[in-house]
Amino acid sequence: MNSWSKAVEVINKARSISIFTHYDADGDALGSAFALAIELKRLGKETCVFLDEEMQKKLVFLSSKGIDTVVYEVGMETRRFDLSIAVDSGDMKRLGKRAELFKSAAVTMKIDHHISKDDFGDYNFVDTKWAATCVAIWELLTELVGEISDEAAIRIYTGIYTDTGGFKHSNTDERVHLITAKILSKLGDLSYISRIFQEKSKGMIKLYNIAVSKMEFFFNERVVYAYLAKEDFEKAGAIMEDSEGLATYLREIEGVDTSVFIRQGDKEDELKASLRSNEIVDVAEIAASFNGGGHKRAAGFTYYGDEQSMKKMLLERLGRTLNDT
Ligand SMILES: [Mn+2]
Repeated sequence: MNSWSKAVEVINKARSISIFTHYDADGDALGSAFALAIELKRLGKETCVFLDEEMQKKLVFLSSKGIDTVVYEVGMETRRFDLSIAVDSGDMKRLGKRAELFKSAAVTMKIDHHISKDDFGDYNFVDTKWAATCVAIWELLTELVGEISDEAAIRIYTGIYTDTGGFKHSNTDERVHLITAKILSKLGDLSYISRIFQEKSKGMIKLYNIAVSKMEFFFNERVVYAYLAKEDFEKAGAIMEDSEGLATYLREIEGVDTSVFIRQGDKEDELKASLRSNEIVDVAEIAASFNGGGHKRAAGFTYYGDEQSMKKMLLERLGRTLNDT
């Protein structure tokens, strides 16, 4: 029995299927969810994608007119689904306000590639070696439907593109190239996808500029740290999503192993941390010590408190990892 036969069996039995991504849904989350929804609908399943918030503007193209999509609010009336599938969500808490809705289905399934001990589905398909959840979705759908439709393929390509940083991160492996080669041979030039993700608003460039002016270096310049307060966003005329990619950008500095980008959250005392590393620090481990999570080379956490005390703790942990305290 190959690894997807159980998932295929469970999906085949269900007539109605709800699909969940993590909140703050990114390209891989939405790509996985809609690729799955499109193919399940083609199989005649009743499907609905449930989101925690409106999609980011640049990701809206991953949704599909033919797929029911609901931005869920607690208390909203919904039908009871035969099966719920959570994609790209390491922990139950990543489902945000939709956790109860997810659990309310007769059977639950998780498909993911984050480091996590929370196997919250009745069925769990998890492998941290998958560069993107879309890699798993490609393999599952190949088993489930055979020939994957162009609409689903483009979404899978996008999820792989974004989670590998445009085929640049260390997770870009043979499987990534084999799958995307198949998609390119079907669909031809997909450079418009990279244009979507490379394009930066003026606010974003101004925000990057402020972050660069505020960056600090630690541990023989192997760690770079930058913090942006709400005022910085206002000054730059930037919105929250404009800070995306900033941690990855700072990691590109020569000699740097680990980049830390912190921004003030929406709630009082809330700080959102993004960590990236090149080869030494396991940032998933660091993030986990702050109740966050992610991957070895890209992780994050949310902290409640003041920036200075968080920074002190974080730097201590980074220092210990770098053996440089
Ligand atoms: Mn992912």
